[in-house]
Amino acid sequence: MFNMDDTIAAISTPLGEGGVGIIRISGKEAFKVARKVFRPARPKDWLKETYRLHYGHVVDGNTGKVIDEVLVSVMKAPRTYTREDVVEINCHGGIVPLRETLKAVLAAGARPADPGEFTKRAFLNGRLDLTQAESVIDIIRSKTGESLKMAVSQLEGRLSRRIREIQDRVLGLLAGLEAAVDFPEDEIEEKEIEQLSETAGEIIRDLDGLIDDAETGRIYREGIRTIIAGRPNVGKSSLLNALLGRERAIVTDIPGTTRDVIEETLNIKGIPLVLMDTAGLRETMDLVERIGVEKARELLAGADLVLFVAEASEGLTREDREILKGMDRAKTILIFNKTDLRRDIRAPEAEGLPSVEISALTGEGLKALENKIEEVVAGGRIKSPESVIVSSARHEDAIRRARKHMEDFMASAAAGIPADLLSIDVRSSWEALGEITGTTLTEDLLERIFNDFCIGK
Ligand SMILES: Nc1nc2c(ncn2[C@@H]2O[C@H](COP(=O)(O)OP(=O)(O)OP(=O)(O)O)[C@@H](O)[C@H]2O)c(=O)[nH]1
Ligand SMILES: [Mg+2]
Repeated sequence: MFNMDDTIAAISTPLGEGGVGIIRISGKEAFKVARKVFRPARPKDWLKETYRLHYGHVVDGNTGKVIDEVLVSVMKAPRTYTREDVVEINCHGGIVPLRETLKAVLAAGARPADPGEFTKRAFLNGRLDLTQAESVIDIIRSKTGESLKMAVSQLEGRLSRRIREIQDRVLGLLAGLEAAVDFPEDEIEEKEIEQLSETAGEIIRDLDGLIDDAETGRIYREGIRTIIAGRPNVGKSSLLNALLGRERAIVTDIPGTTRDVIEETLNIKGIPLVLMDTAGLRETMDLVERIGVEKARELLAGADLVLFVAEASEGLTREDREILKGMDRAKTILIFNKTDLRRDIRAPEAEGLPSVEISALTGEGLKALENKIEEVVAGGRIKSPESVIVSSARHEDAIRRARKHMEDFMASAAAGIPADLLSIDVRSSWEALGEITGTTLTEDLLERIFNDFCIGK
């Protein structure tokens, strides 16, 4: 099913110019391949001296022509990344020496590695569990300090431990059901099922905790989708610029300046925001602007957070209230802009929504806005990245399915459905959790996970 007999090789560093570039070779024949292409300066027993760097030259195995001056490390199984024999050739970091060296390595008997194949072998050989293997790609891809912290802590395998513990309880439930099946005439059955339902309820509560956690995980991974919206000319683009601290969007006193969506990422108190400035909301005959307005409305519907801008001197207009009606109030912050222009000092009415008064021009109130954003997004509940245990969408999905099956079980049990049928839901729940730990992995799923990796990892 999985071909682990081949010896695989790939360039493991990014292509481009750099100090060093690394070719990684892993598999049964890794040492044999290395012997064919590497001429060590001190030839005696170099392959036996593992976990050391050997100086020498890479040569074309057929012609003997020198390709590059290199350092080679030899790592004997099983104490390696893949648990197989591994050789790493440190070439000069240019595209040509790396390609030529790889070519020589392939000619010497290795085959090109698939994306993520080294990590896949590490998983199949039991060095990493699945969640740990997946966190490797998250570490590579992390874009902020927070997402890196989250990925590294995932590498410790806390999620798998937690899921395995829940899986055990699901299994206990299954055993209980099977016992009930074995003695169908027994009068205790009903009571038994009731007890099992109770256990299922506890499991659901635990899964809910993990789903909450996944929410924070998604925030660190993808950022909060934050839309800056409001009528034309209220200062949306000015706000974007003020938050970023640079002139990113065009600002003019002509209503309808912004048409396209302008997207930037920004960290506010450790919370990554994907900030989007949009076209001012209004009816318009201008075709381009109208498309921009439609786009803004679309984005509003899928936003995690809306910064709704109005003018402090006007307060909320009838149109503002109209727009606000259709929006999710739990994720909206009202911003009254241009406080520097306001003559009356009465605070504008905010319809019970969280609100801040600012001046995008002078920067007044921006700190208060950042505090408000933190308050609304986190609700005081956002966790530190190290404590997040569900950090991937795939894991969240599996947990949600496991929860659904548990719920189905409880509903069926309450409806008096016989025990042997009830066990189907419980088993499905266990299997969904197994997709996380790897106990119920299909080849197809594994393929999908590792295909996301880069070549050479
Ligand atoms: N006095 C003052 N003027 C501001 C402030 N914020 C924005 N403006 C001015 O208001 C006008 C419109 O600003 P923009 O940021 O382009 O407004 P917008 O909401 O993006 O407008 P559209 O893209 O047309 O929807 C510009 O002339 C800005 O200089 C502020 O805090 N104080
Ligand atoms: Mg604008």
